[in-house]
Amino acid sequence: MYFLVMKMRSSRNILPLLSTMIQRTCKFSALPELTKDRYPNVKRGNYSQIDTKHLNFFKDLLGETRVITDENECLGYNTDWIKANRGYSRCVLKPKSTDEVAAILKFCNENLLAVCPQGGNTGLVGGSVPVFDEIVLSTSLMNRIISLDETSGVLTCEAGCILENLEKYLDEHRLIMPLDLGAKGSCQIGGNVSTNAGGLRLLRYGNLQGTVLGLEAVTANGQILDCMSTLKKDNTGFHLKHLFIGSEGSLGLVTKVSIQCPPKPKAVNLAFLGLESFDKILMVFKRCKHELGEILSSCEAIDADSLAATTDNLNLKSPLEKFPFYMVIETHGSDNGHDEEKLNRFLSSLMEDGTVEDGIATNEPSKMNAVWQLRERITEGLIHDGYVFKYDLSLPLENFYSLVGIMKERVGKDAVRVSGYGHVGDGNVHLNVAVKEFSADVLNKIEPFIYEYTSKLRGSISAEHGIGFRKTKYMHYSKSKEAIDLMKSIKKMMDPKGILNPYKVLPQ
Ligand code: FAD
Ligand code: 2HG
Ligand code: ZN
Repeated sequence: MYFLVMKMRSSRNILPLLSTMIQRTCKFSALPELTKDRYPNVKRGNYSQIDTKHLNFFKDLLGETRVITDENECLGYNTDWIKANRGYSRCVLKPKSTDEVAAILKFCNENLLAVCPQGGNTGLVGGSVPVFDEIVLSTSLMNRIISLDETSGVLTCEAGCILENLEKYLDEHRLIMPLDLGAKGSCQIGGNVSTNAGGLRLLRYGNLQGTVLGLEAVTANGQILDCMSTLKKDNTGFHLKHLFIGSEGSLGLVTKVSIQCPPKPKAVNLAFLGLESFDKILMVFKRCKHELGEILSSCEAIDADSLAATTDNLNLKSPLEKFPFYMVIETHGSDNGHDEEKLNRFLSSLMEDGTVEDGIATNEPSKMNAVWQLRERITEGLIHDGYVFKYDLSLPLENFYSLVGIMKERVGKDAVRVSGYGHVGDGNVHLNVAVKEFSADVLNKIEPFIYEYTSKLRGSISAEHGIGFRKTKYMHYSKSKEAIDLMKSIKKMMDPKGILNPYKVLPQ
């Protein structure tokens, strides 16, 4: 047992570029089955097939190099990062400006061509890749930072800016992005906004519905909608930005974003704790809200099976012995002496009364980074088991972990691993069932049971990853018929021909 607090030197490293992994994966390991074959009940809509006339239009608009048609080159854009979904598009478009996006969508709308918007392609619900042959509209070349107001902390940038690049830019100005996630090396701010991504510090900095002050989007008919407010307060009618935050590319393509960025904390401290039971995790969470108060920036839970996915599959080293559960608790503050003392006092009392069995506390960047890697790379570690059925649920805290045990019983030996971890501070559990390879039998053991269970507890079937392709038919477990009908009407009004991300978000 030891608590050790050292001096902080610089900011921590992050995960390697996730997109590199996608390319590698597609090249060297087995490709996932085509989505159309795995889910034969989903039928291709009555969209046009892309032909030479269409391609010539795109090449005239963008030039040859920004219209990708080569099958191998298209593969990375057709396959999602978790290797669970694969389309067969033979056209990837890479616009560099809002005007180009507008021209593309106008043409697609007139010619009934379906479009799949794509950012960093790190989405976990099959929303970012085509289901059939939809044109992929990639924002990766729309990556300019437009302005930063250092006084208000408002950053304005294009949708294709990679989250990590924005963080690096802001670091020079003593600011941070209000969100942080393991996919930061690849995911783009436009993708983050379109999924309303949560991440590791939502409990401190809030969600994107609050921090995104404005955005620009292009609707299905190619109209550019300027909602680029940089104001914190603006009650002039409907808040149209909310139509695009979290609608996963089904209502428009987000092209620019303005976002409120918090000051970079002068002091960062981290604790990694070993605990005997999930009840003790809840006790620690309750106490840390009171005892760490305003400096608490993250509160994450990890079970033994999740941690093992990184230690066994990725050879990462844990600084603690084996425990049934672990917690990562982080503080962001402005006075290191104060924060260190507060954290140490809190941790000592947890050890004294036996709530926590063992732990480390540190503010040394390399040590904090090593702990964050154990947490952030669980998704990657799990993929090494084979195929992963992923669930991302909001549940009342007393039920946060119970589903993991129930699921272990249901799938039994069919699973390589059933694990639960996540943002306990936000009531968001990530339940993952890893199997050697995709199996419809295992899927039927999990779904719809897992959604019925969640619904009975009035939880959410998607806390942060979205509905994408994978969960459309289960939306009713979290939304009333009236709410779904209204969403369908909004979709019909904004995209009457249904060209934007078909087969996603809304039930067919
Ligand atoms: P993509 O995956 O490319 O797209 C996601 C969806 O948004 C798709 O439906 C796509 O069509 C649409 N879209 C993308 N860009 C645009 C645009 N400009 N306009 C309109 N629609 C668009 N998610 C979390 O919420 N919290 C986490 O902590 C988290 N951690 C992750 C860790 C790892 C290792 C991985 C692989 C994923 C993680 N995710 C997490 C999921 C994912 O990273 C997020 O959903 C992220 O916000 C997706 O961004 P992206 O740029 O990769 O979007
Ligand atoms: C995280 O919190 C992400 O690490 C991914 O949301 C969760 O892979 C998952 O299940
Ligand atoms: Zn998460």
